[in-house]
Amino acid sequence: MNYFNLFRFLLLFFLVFNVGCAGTTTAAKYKSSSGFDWTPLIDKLAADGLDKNYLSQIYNNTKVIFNPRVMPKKITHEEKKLNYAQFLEDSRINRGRNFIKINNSLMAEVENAYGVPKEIQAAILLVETGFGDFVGSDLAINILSSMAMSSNMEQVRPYLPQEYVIDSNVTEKVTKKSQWAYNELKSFIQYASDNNIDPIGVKGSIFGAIGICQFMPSNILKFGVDYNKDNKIDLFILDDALASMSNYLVHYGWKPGISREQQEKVIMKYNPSRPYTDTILAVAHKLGWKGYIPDYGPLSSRDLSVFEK
Ligand SMILES: [Ca+2]
Repeated sequence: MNYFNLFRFLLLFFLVFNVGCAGTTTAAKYKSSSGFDWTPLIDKLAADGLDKNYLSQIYNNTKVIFNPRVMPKKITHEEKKLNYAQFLEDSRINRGRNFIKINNSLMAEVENAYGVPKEIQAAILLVETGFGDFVGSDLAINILSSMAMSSNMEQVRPYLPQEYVIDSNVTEKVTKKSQWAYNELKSFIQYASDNNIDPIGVKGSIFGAIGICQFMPSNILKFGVDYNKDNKIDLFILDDALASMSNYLVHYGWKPGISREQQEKVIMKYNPSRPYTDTILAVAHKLGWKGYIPDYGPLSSRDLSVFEK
């Protein structure tokens, strides 16, 4: 090998080596500190129109972590097991009365603007998050990203109780919930970007619901209201949470004077659970709501056993 050939060899080696390094760096770019590879998720979100630089900033953050236990939690969650009777206890109702007293002018203003009584506003905040005490302990981005990336039953199986593993519908459920979570994740990132909100700073419930009124991100995009006019919809701020919640209820048909059956139908849109709906209306009643209609026939009375727990 003469000097010229040696030079060419070294040049080639240098180029190949460098390209190799660059290739490795790109492939490892979206790996979290725990080694989880976010690249497929980022590529999909980018193909759906989200900004790739924004996405890589998010998924390069070491706080963004894949949690394989989130999807199994969603799959095994049973609404009926929640103890709704606790919300009718005197201590909770007294807290509700106090909450209305402290925030009376804002709540009355929102009631005036949307027609949703302040007692209904308070009842929803009490049941959803204990007036903001329980807004979730993990980041919404982690919850939603983990669920979106859990479409494969093999990832979920080790964390599922045996009765779910042998249930043949679970695989289909996992796929559906994963798709649902992906769409919510897309909405969440869009929402954070549009409102100049740090996506790594937002807490979410175990299903990714956000704020003191617990909105899924797709609903923030549709019904969120910047009520305090600070150019962002922030559902951890009471003004925006109350107005967004009321806007949502009005969209689904809430107005003064509707029948008990209609009231129930609207509240069921907030959370499709009969015990939840009965609880919201009963709490509002205990808080002094004048629109409570107790005689609503067999539709709901069959479910009042929930209060006897
Ligand atoms: Ca705002």
